[in-house]
Amino acid sequence: KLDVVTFGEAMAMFYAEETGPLHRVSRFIRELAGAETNFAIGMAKLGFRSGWVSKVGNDAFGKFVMERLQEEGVNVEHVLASSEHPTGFQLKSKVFEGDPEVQYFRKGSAASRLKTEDFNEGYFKKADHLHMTGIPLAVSSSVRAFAEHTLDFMKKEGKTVSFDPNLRPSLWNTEQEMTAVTNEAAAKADVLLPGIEEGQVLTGCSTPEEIAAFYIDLGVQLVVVKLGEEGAYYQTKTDRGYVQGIKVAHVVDTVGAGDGFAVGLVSGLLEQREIKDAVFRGNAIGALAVQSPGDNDGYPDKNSLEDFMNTHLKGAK
Ligand code: KDG
Repeated sequence: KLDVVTFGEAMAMFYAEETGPLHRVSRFIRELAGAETNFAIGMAKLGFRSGWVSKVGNDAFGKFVMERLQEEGVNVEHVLASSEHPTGFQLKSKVFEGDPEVQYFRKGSAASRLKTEDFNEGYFKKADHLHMTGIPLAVSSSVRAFAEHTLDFMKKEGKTVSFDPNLRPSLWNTEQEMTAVTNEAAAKADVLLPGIEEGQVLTGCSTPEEIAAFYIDLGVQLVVVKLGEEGAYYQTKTDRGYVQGIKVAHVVDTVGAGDGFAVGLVSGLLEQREIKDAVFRGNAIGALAVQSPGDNDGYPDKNSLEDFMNTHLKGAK
């Protein structure tokens, strides 16, 4: 039995210890990256039974990925190993402001070879909820087919689905393709979590209200538009509101905040919290995530999350 399942590519990530363009940096720290592994780790840290499906190379990075996830309590019993293809990695720069520079080394990776034949019905059936991001739709045509198959299967099984577009333009051929393919998947989700800029790109709308309405009309039940430190806007057919963000004194690294937000929101919904409380929890984990250099090293366990939320004023405008 699993509470949540997700799938996608994990990579070794080397983040710079010093600022400057990536080609000048000589010292890096190795960590784990991957939007879906971030999500799986965040859920496991909160005590949920969380499973992650993928393919890794039979190499040092692959072993690192597997060991890290096992240490974090993520179920990896259906991760496949490839002896022909490597585990991907990425470099990330250090910045004082804004988003860092990221360079991928993932083309042809083991995870990019995941295909529909690898889909294990029994494993996915064990989970109540599927969390998916738009990255697998961009990684390769076989992973896209796997992703679309998984989404349709989980819907058919009556499972709930959350979808984070996580747009990565550098992995797509054209913006038009990115938009069309991502929106097709997004429309099938129960819960959709675009960042405001992603929502603008995907819908051509400008405000959170318009973006949410676009997807509600397509059948999505809950749309939560992430507004960075301003918090988030949520909308269903009958309810809507803004939930204030938690401002932090010092932002170290923004990557991983969106996945942390998803952990907060999805865990809150699975615990049957009110939507605005689940959104606030998303804001809280996002705020914790930006204060650490890795993607998921700032994610809390249950107690530290409670403490952090209690010390911050909770409010919906
Ligand atoms: O959401 C965080 C991810 O962007 C990062 O961990 C790397 O998965 C990654 C990707 O494909 O960009």
